[in-house]
Amino acid sequence: MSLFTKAQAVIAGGVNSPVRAFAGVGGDPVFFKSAKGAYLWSEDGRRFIDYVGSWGPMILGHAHPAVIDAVTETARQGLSFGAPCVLETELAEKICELVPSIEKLRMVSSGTEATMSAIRLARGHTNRDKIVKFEGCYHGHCDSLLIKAGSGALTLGVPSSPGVPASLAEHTITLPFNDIDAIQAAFDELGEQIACVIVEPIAGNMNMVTPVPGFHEALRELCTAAGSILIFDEVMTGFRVAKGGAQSIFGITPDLTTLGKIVGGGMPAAAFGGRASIMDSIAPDGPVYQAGTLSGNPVAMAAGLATLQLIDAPGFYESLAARTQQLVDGLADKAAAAGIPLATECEGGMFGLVFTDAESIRSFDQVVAADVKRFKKFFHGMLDEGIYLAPSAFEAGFVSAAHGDDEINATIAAADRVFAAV
Ligand code: KE4
Repeated sequence: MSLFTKAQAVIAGGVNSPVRAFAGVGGDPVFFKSAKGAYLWSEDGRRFIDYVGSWGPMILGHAHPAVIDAVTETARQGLSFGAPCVLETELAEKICELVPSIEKLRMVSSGTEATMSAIRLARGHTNRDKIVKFEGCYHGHCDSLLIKAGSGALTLGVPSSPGVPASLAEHTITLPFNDIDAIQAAFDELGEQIACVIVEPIAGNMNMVTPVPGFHEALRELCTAAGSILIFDEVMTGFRVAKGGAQSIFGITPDLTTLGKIVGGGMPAAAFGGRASIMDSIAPDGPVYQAGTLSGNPVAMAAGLATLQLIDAPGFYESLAARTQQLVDGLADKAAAAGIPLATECEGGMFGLVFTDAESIRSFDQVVAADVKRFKKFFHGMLDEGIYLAPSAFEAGFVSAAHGDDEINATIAAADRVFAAV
């Protein structure tokens, strides 16, 4: 009996998160046993160069010695107290230092908790119900946000999930990403009812889609004018595309930011934060309730703090961005040589690959119209070559500081062989 069949007997879908089930690419998922640096090892002993990085957290590479040491030393002092500990303050201070728009924050245990809490805070602080999100963006699986979600939901072909009451869904306005006219019209019609706009500042859950000039400026201006809260969901882009996140690239100051993935260094930790005047509405100081048994637990804090200390090193992002650019340029060259239309995007340690002859990818519709069938062949061809990409045409890829010339060149050489066959 296969590992997957055994898992399916006791775990819903055989996985603890849908996108892992390979539904978007076909075949059974690979079960991994260990990881180090840029590499994963499967239960059956194969080695893979990893471009998923646990969906973003592993920016230093897997099992970085400093992170492992921090986790093991902290764990020996106890796993969780359910009471304040200094590590929570130290990680919060580091986050506020790296992301100046965050004056105060609250730690939680997942990106979903972060966005769910930020939405509730925005609604409670403004006393408004309507929220705005964008088609193809994914912000976790809380009810108000699982409307035409990207990521897993898109991969499964279910753009909005059953189980979300219509009475709740009606408060979520979903607009086309990058469509400035649409956001203007929404505010013209409903501005004073809109509690917040939540956006992935660089979308990474419909593959990688970058904002058009003026998009974020329009969101900022319209939210300010209407008294709505602008939430940058940087769960993926935070510390991934730049040390200060996407907001530091675009020079936009959101009112709230959500973080996850890298902020926990591979352990379950996430955060939401922003203007102190808004965060002061969160219990116990304010009336908006939010809580969590393992929020801020010392082991996760230690992993996150060790990670953020290491990404704060001089030249870290310059080197990471150069490595990622080297990868996508190499893949684009090999695709062109094979006559395969491939659009690439990259920013910092994040990249996107879309099989389309479009010059650049700026919309959800462009991604959905791309050649998913060819992506599936490419995915499996690369998997057979020992290269582990995200098992979905609607996900971004991630390079770590542990990916060196050898790994990048081996990946490009593998793609050269695979492009000849897709
Ligand atoms: P989590 O609840 O999965 O920690 O975070 C939800 C979330 C929120 N916001 C953004 C921008 C995100 O990308 C995510 C989660 N990302 C997906 C991958 N694209 C997680 C992978 C999975 O669902 O298994």
